[in-house]
Amino acid sequence: MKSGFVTLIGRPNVGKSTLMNRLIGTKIAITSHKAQTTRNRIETVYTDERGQIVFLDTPGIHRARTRLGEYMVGTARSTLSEVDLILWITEPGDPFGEKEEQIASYLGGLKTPRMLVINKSDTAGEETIAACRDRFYGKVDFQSFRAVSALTGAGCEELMEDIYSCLPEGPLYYEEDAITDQTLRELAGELIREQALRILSQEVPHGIAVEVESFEEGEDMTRIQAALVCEKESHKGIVIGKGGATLKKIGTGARLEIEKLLECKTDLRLFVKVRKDWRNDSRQLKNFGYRK
Ligand SMILES: Nc1nc2c(ncn2[C@@H]2O[C@H](COP(=O)(O)OP(=O)(O)OP(=O)(O)O)[C@@H](O)[C@H]2O)c(=O)[nH]1
Ligand SMILES: [Mg+2]
Repeated sequence: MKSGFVTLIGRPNVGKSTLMNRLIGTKIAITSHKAQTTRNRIETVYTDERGQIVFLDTPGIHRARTRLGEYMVGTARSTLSEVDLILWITEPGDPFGEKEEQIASYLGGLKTPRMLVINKSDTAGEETIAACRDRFYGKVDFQSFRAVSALTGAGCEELMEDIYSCLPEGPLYYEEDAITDQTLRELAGELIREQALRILSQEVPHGIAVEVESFEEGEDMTRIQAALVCEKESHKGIVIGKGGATLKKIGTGARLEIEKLLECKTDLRLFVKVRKDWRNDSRQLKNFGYRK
Protein backbone atom coordinates (compact mmCIF):
# COMPACT_ATOMS: atom_id res chain seq x y z
CA MET A 1 0.00 0.00 0.00
CA LYS A 2 1.17 3.50 -0.87
CA SER A 3 0.87 6.50 1.41
CA GLY A 4 2.36 9.92 1.96
CA PHE A 5 2.06 13.66 2.32
CA VAL A 6 1.61 15.89 -0.71
CA THR A 7 1.71 19.68 -0.62
CA LEU A 8 0.05 22.00 -3.13
CA ILE A 9 2.12 25.12 -3.55
CA GLY A 10 2.01 28.03 -5.98
CA ARG A 11 1.21 31.70 -6.34
CA PRO A 12 -2.19 32.95 -5.09
CA ASN A 13 -5.35 32.28 -7.10
CA VAL A 14 -4.09 29.47 -9.36
CA GLY A 15 -6.71 27.10 -7.93
CA LYS A 16 -4.79 25.11 -5.30
CA SER A 17 -7.76 24.86 -2.95
CA THR A 18 -10.27 24.16 -5.72
CA LEU A 19 -7.99 21.39 -7.01
CA MET A 20 -7.51 19.83 -3.58
CA ASN A 21 -11.28 19.79 -3.04
CA ARG A 22 -11.72 18.16 -6.44
CA LEU A 23 -9.06 15.50 -5.76
CA ILE A 24 -10.57 14.44 -2.44
CA GLY A 25 -14.13 14.84 -3.74
CA THR A 26 -15.35 17.09 -0.90
CA LYS A 27 -15.36 20.83 -0.33
CA ILE A 28 -13.11 21.42 2.65
CA ALA A 29 -10.95 24.42 1.70
CA ILE A 30 -12.68 27.70 0.89
CA THR A 31 -12.07 29.26 -2.51
CA SER A 32 -12.63 32.63 -4.17
CA HIS A 33 -11.53 34.62 -7.17
CA LYS A 34 -9.61 36.94 -4.85
CA ALA A 35 -5.92 36.29 -4.22
CA GLN A 36 -4.83 35.16 -0.76
CA THR A 37 -7.97 33.29 0.14
CA THR A 38 -6.21 30.48 2.01
CA ARG A 39 -4.42 31.66 5.16
CA ASN A 40 -3.52 28.44 6.95
CA ARG A 41 -2.23 25.02 6.10
CA ILE A 42 -5.20 22.69 5.66
CA GLU A 43 -4.74 18.95 5.73
CA THR A 44 -7.15 16.66 3.91
CA VAL A 45 -7.14 12.92 3.48
CA TYR A 46 -7.96 10.67 0.56
CA THR A 47 -8.04 6.90 1.00
CA ASP A 48 -8.81 4.18 -1.54
CA GLU A 49 -7.66 0.67 -2.42
CA ARG A 50 -4.34 2.04 -3.66
CA GLY A 51 -3.46 3.67 -0.34
CA GLN A 52 -3.76 7.03 1.39
CA ILE A 53 -2.80 10.55 0.32
CA VAL A 54 -2.61 13.38 2.83
CA PHE A 55 -2.89 16.69 0.95
CA LEU A 56 -1.65 19.97 2.38
CA ASP A 57 -3.34 23.03 0.92
CA THR A 58 -1.25 26.13 1.49
CA PRO A 59 -1.54 29.93 1.21
CA GLY A 60 -0.35 31.35 -2.11
CA ILE A 61 3.27 32.50 -2.23
CA HIS A 62 3.45 36.29 -2.58
CA ARG A 63 5.52 39.20 -1.40
CA ALA A 64 4.26 39.68 2.15
CA ARG A 65 3.36 43.19 3.27
CA THR A 66 1.86 42.39 6.68
CA ARG A 67 2.65 40.02 9.53
CA LEU A 68 -0.28 37.93 8.43
CA GLY A 69 1.29 37.74 4.97
CA GLU A 70 4.62 36.68 6.46
CA TYR A 71 2.85 34.01 8.47
CA MET A 72 1.04 32.76 5.36
CA VAL A 73 4.14 32.53 3.20
CA GLY A 74 6.11 30.95 6.07
CA THR A 75 3.36 28.38 6.56
CA ALA A 76 3.32 27.44 2.89
CA ARG A 77 7.10 27.24 2.72
CA SER A 78 7.41 25.07 5.82
CA THR A 79 5.26 22.35 4.25
CA LEU A 80 7.92 21.78 1.58
CA SER A 81 10.29 20.00 3.94
CA GLU A 82 7.58 17.82 5.50
CA VAL A 83 6.22 16.05 2.46
CA ASP A 84 6.90 13.13 0.13
CA LEU A 85 5.82 15.01 -2.97
CA ILE A 86 5.44 18.64 -4.01
CA LEU A 87 2.78 19.68 -6.51
CA TRP A 88 3.62 23.10 -7.93
CA ILE A 89 0.33 24.43 -9.22
CA THR A 90 0.30 27.05 -11.95
CA GLU A 91 -1.99 28.44 -14.68
CA PRO A 92 -1.45 28.15 -18.45
CA GLY A 93 -0.67 31.83 -19.03
CA ASP A 94 1.66 32.22 -16.05
CA PRO A 95 5.07 33.72 -16.72
CA PHE A 96 8.06 32.53 -14.72
CA GLY A 97 8.10 35.76 -12.74
CA GLU A 98 9.01 37.09 -9.33
CA LYS A 99 6.72 34.77 -7.33
CA GLU A 100 7.93 31.79 -9.34
CA GLU A 101 11.58 32.71 -8.65
CA GLN A 102 10.63 32.93 -4.97
CA ILE A 103 9.13 29.42 -5.01
CA ALA A 104 12.09 28.05 -6.99
CA SER A 105 14.45 29.44 -4.36
CA TYR A 106 12.52 27.60 -1.63
CA LEU A 107 12.89 24.36 -3.58
CA GLY A 108 16.60 24.96 -4.07
CA GLY A 109 18.12 22.76 -1.37
CA LEU A 110 15.37 20.14 -1.33
CA LYS A 111 15.52 16.72 -2.93
CA THR A 112 11.78 16.07 -2.59
CA PRO A 113 10.15 14.89 -5.83
CA ARG A 114 8.14 17.63 -7.50
CA MET A 115 5.52 17.68 -10.19
CA LEU A 116 4.38 20.60 -12.32
CA VAL A 117 0.59 20.82 -12.43
CA ILE A 118 -0.91 23.28 -14.90
CA ASN A 119 -4.43 23.94 -13.65
CA LYS A 120 -7.30 25.70 -15.50
CA SER A 121 -6.61 23.68 -18.66
CA ASP A 122 -10.20 24.54 -19.61
CA THR A 123 -9.09 28.13 -20.23
CA ALA A 124 -6.29 27.49 -22.74
CA GLY A 125 -5.29 25.50 -25.80
CA GLU A 126 -2.63 22.80 -25.99
CA GLU A 127 -0.03 25.17 -27.37
CA THR A 128 -0.35 27.62 -24.50
CA ILE A 129 -0.12 24.76 -22.01
CA ALA A 130 2.96 23.29 -23.71
CA ALA A 131 4.62 26.72 -23.74
CA CYS A 132 3.94 27.10 -20.03
CA ARG A 133 5.43 23.67 -19.33
CA ASP A 134 8.55 24.57 -21.31
CA ARG A 135 8.97 27.87 -19.41
CA PHE A 136 8.86 26.09 -16.07
CA TYR A 137 10.95 23.10 -17.20
CA GLY A 138 13.60 25.56 -18.33
CA LYS A 139 13.96 26.85 -14.76
CA VAL A 140 13.27 23.96 -12.39
CA ASP A 141 13.73 20.17 -12.43
CA PHE A 142 10.38 18.42 -12.30
CA GLN A 143 9.74 14.65 -12.21
CA SER A 144 6.65 15.05 -14.35
CA PHE A 145 3.96 17.35 -15.62
CA ARG A 146 0.19 17.16 -15.82
CA ALA A 147 -2.43 19.56 -17.17
CA VAL A 148 -5.70 19.51 -15.23
CA SER A 149 -8.89 21.44 -14.71
CA ALA A 150 -10.11 21.56 -11.13
CA LEU A 151 -13.30 23.05 -12.55
CA THR A 152 -14.22 20.24 -14.98
CA GLY A 153 -12.17 17.42 -13.48
CA ALA A 154 -10.18 16.91 -16.70
CA GLY A 155 -6.82 15.23 -16.00
CA CYS A 156 -7.57 14.76 -12.29
CA GLU A 157 -7.82 10.94 -12.34
CA GLU A 158 -4.52 10.85 -14.22
CA LEU A 159 -2.99 13.19 -11.66
CA MET A 160 -4.07 10.87 -8.85
CA GLU A 161 -2.33 8.00 -10.65
CA ASP A 162 0.81 10.15 -11.02
CA ILE A 163 0.71 10.94 -7.30
CA TYR A 164 0.33 7.30 -6.23
CA SER A 165 3.16 6.28 -8.50
CA CYS A 166 5.45 8.81 -6.74
CA LEU A 167 4.54 7.88 -3.17
CA PRO A 168 6.44 5.32 -1.09
CA GLU A 169 4.97 2.21 0.50
CA GLY A 170 3.67 3.23 3.90
CA PRO A 171 1.04 2.99 6.64
CA LEU A 172 -2.30 4.76 6.97
CA TYR A 173 -1.59 8.05 8.72
CA TYR A 174 -5.28 8.72 9.35
CA GLU A 175 -8.36 6.53 9.88
CA GLU A 176 -9.75 5.24 6.61
CA ASP A 177 -12.81 7.51 6.78
CA ALA A 178 -10.95 10.69 7.85
CA ILE A 179 -11.31 13.75 5.63
CA THR A 180 -9.52 16.61 7.34
CA ASP A 181 -7.64 17.84 10.39
CA GLN A 182 -9.95 20.88 10.60
CA THR A 183 -12.70 20.95 13.24
CA LEU A 184 -16.31 21.70 12.27
CA ARG A 185 -15.99 24.94 14.21
CA GLU A 186 -12.95 25.95 12.15
CA LEU A 187 -14.63 24.95 8.91
CA ALA A 188 -17.71 27.01 9.81
CA GLY A 189 -15.51 30.05 10.48
CA GLU A 190 -13.88 29.61 7.09
CA LEU A 191 -17.24 29.34 5.33
CA ILE A 192 -18.20 32.69 6.86
CA ARG A 193 -14.92 34.21 5.67
CA GLU A 194 -15.53 32.75 2.22
CA GLN A 195 -18.80 34.66 1.91
CA ALA A 196 -17.08 37.85 3.10
CA LEU A 197 -14.42 37.35 0.40
CA ARG A 198 -17.04 36.77 -2.27
CA ILE A 199 -19.41 39.58 -1.31
CA LEU A 200 -17.08 42.38 -0.21
CA SER A 201 -14.79 44.16 -2.63
CA GLN A 202 -11.35 45.73 -2.82
CA GLU A 203 -9.18 45.61 0.27
CA VAL A 204 -12.00 45.12 2.81
CA PRO A 205 -12.17 41.29 2.74
CA HIS A 206 -8.40 40.89 3.03
CA GLY A 207 -8.59 42.66 6.38
CA ILE A 208 -11.28 40.38 7.75
CA ALA A 209 -10.86 37.62 10.29
CA VAL A 210 -13.65 35.47 11.66
CA GLU A 211 -13.91 34.61 15.31
CA VAL A 212 -16.37 31.85 16.11
CA GLU A 213 -17.45 32.76 19.62
CA SER A 214 -19.86 29.92 20.25
CA PHE A 215 -20.67 26.69 18.46
CA GLU A 216 -23.37 24.57 20.04
CA GLU A 217 -24.57 21.40 18.37
CA GLY A 218 -28.13 20.65 19.46
CA GLU A 219 -30.45 17.77 18.52
CA ASP A 220 -31.94 19.41 15.46
CA MET A 221 -30.23 22.79 15.33
CA THR A 222 -26.66 24.06 15.51
CA ARG A 223 -26.28 27.52 17.02
CA ILE A 224 -23.29 29.57 15.98
CA GLN A 225 -22.29 33.04 17.01
CA ALA A 226 -19.38 34.64 15.19
CA ALA A 227 -17.71 38.00 14.77
CA LEU A 228 -16.41 39.43 11.52
CA VAL A 229 -13.37 41.34 12.66
CA CYS A 230 -12.22 44.20 10.47
CA GLU A 231 -9.03 46.20 10.64
CA LYS A 232 -10.45 49.71 10.22
CA GLU A 233 -13.41 51.60 11.66
CA SER A 234 -14.33 52.68 8.11
CA HIS A 235 -14.61 49.03 7.03
CA LYS A 236 -17.19 48.24 9.70
CA GLY A 237 -19.92 50.24 7.98
CA ILE A 238 -19.09 48.64 4.63
CA VAL A 239 -19.36 45.15 6.11
CA ILE A 240 -22.71 45.96 7.70
CA GLY A 241 -24.06 47.76 4.62
CA LYS A 242 -27.16 49.90 4.23
CA GLY A 243 -29.71 48.84 6.82
CA GLY A 244 -27.54 45.78 7.54
CA ALA A 245 -28.05 44.40 4.02
CA THR A 246 -24.45 43.32 3.35
CA LEU A 247 -24.03 41.56 6.68
CA LYS A 248 -27.35 39.82 6.10
CA LYS A 249 -26.20 38.61 2.69
CA ILE A 250 -22.94 37.26 4.14
CA GLY A 251 -24.90 35.57 6.93
CA THR A 252 -27.44 33.94 4.63
CA GLY A 253 -24.77 32.69 2.21
CA ALA A 254 -22.65 31.32 5.05
CA ARG A 255 -25.61 29.68 6.80
CA LEU A 256 -26.56 27.76 3.64
CA GLU A 257 -22.97 26.52 3.22
CA ILE A 258 -22.69 25.58 6.90
CA GLU A 259 -26.00 23.69 6.75
CA LYS A 260 -24.63 21.70 3.80
CA LEU A 261 -21.48 20.89 5.74
CA LEU A 262 -23.18 19.96 9.00
CA GLU A 263 -26.28 18.47 7.39
CA CYS A 264 -28.20 20.24 10.11
CA LYS A 265 -30.34 23.37 10.43
CA THR A 266 -28.21 26.23 11.66
CA ASP A 267 -28.92 29.43 13.50
CA LEU A 268 -26.08 31.78 12.62
CA ARG A 269 -25.67 35.09 14.43
CA LEU A 270 -23.05 37.42 12.96
CA PHE A 271 -21.78 40.70 14.27
CA VAL A 272 -18.96 43.02 13.33
CA LYS A 273 -16.12 44.39 15.40
CA VAL A 274 -12.92 46.32 14.79
CA ARG A 275 -9.40 45.36 15.88
CA LYS A 276 -7.24 48.12 14.45
CA ASP A 277 -4.51 46.88 12.11
CA TRP A 278 -4.84 43.32 13.44
CA ARG A 279 -2.91 41.94 10.46
CA ASN A 280 0.24 43.44 11.99
CA ASP A 281 -0.50 42.56 15.61
CA SER A 282 1.05 39.24 16.63
CA ARG A 283 -1.22 38.85 19.66
CA GLN A 284 -4.34 39.26 17.52
CA LEU A 285 -2.93 36.94 14.87
CA LYS A 286 -2.59 34.23 17.51
CA ASN A 287 -6.15 34.92 18.67
CA PHE A 288 -7.47 34.33 15.18
CA GLY A 289 -5.55 31.07 14.74
CA TYR A 290 -2.69 32.43 12.66
CA ARG A 291 0.04 31.38 15.02
CA LYS A 292 3.66 30.47 14.75
N1 LIG B 1 -11.63 28.17 -15.21
C1 LIG B 1 -11.14 27.61 -14.09
N2 LIG B 1 -11.15 28.28 -12.93
C2 LIG B 1 -10.63 27.67 -11.84
C3 LIG B 1 -10.08 26.37 -11.89
N3 LIG B 1 -9.62 26.06 -10.67
C4 LIG B 1 -9.89 27.12 -9.88
N4 LIG B 1 -10.50 28.10 -10.57
C5 LIG B 1 -10.93 29.42 -10.06
O1 LIG B 1 -9.77 30.14 -9.67
C6 LIG B 1 -10.07 30.98 -8.55
C7 LIG B 1 -9.07 30.74 -7.44
O2 LIG B 1 -9.27 29.47 -6.90
P1 LIG B 1 -8.69 29.05 -5.47
O3 LIG B 1 -8.84 27.57 -5.37
O4 LIG B 1 -9.29 29.88 -4.39
O5 LIG B 1 -7.16 29.44 -5.67
P2 LIG B 1 -5.93 29.26 -4.65
O6 LIG B 1 -4.74 28.92 -5.46
O7 LIG B 1 -6.29 28.31 -3.56
O8 LIG B 1 -5.79 30.75 -4.10
P3 LIG B 1 -5.14 31.25 -2.69
O9 LIG B 1 -5.76 30.48 -1.58
O10 LIG B 1 -5.51 32.70 -2.67
O11 LIG B 1 -3.66 31.05 -2.81
C8 LIG B 1 -11.51 30.67 -8.15
O12 LIG B 1 -12.33 31.68 -8.71
C9 LIG B 1 -11.75 29.32 -8.79
O13 LIG B 1 -13.11 29.09 -9.12
C10 LIG B 1 -10.09 25.67 -13.16
O14 LIG B 1 -9.62 24.55 -13.32
N5 LIG B 1 -10.62 26.36 -14.21
MG1 LIG C 1 -6.44 28.58 -1.57
